Amino acid sequence: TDVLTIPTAKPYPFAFPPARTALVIIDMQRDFIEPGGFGEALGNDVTPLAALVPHVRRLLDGCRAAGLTIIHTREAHEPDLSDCPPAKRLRGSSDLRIGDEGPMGRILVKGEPGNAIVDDLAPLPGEIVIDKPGKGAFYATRLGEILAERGITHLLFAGVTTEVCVQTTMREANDRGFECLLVEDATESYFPAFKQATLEMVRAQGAIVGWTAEVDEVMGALA
Ligand code: TIU
Repeated sequence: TDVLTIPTAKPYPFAFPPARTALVIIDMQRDFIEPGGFGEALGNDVTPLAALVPHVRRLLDGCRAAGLTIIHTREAHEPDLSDCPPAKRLRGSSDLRIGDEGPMGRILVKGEPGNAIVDDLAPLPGEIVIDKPGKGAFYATRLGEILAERGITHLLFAGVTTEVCVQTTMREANDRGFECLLVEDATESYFPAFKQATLEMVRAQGAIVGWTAEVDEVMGALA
């Protein structure tokens, strides 16, 4: 199978076979990007994250056109919260906790308006959608089996937030043997310094967790 290369990826060129590569878009759901959801309930100003959407869309369009496997995740709990540990529900000082009724429906609960992926990034028929109860997308989901069934070996990561669900999932994937690249301008955090630190720490020590590159660099390889 043919292999593409991003020669300017950091810390050194990243090679990937498109037939065995998936784009994984983490948690681009209203809960984190619009006011009234979980992100704001945690005390964050969510407005900077809305600016990310067109960048992820550009990457998504390019990966769709190149025929890559597309995977979307949502941080989502069952309505009875049986998959939400009390330790997770009770963390923090907010009055609005997971499962409580908020302006976009019950916070971080499957099927609620706030749990939907933003319209501009809505999954197409045939794309994979993973609902995950944790920060990492491999924990308590079928993601590992789905990737194995499809022979996927390489993962491109985008989404929010960089140092929480994106980094956790990338580390889980790295330990499972996947070659991982984090797309720098297709991920965002409520904390700019945490985003920057994440980009630097994943590619340090000779790509200890993986590579990073910008959307344009990925698109250049796919073109
Ligand atoms: N709080 C925060 O930054 N993130 C999360 O809780 N979930 C995700 O990152 N998706």
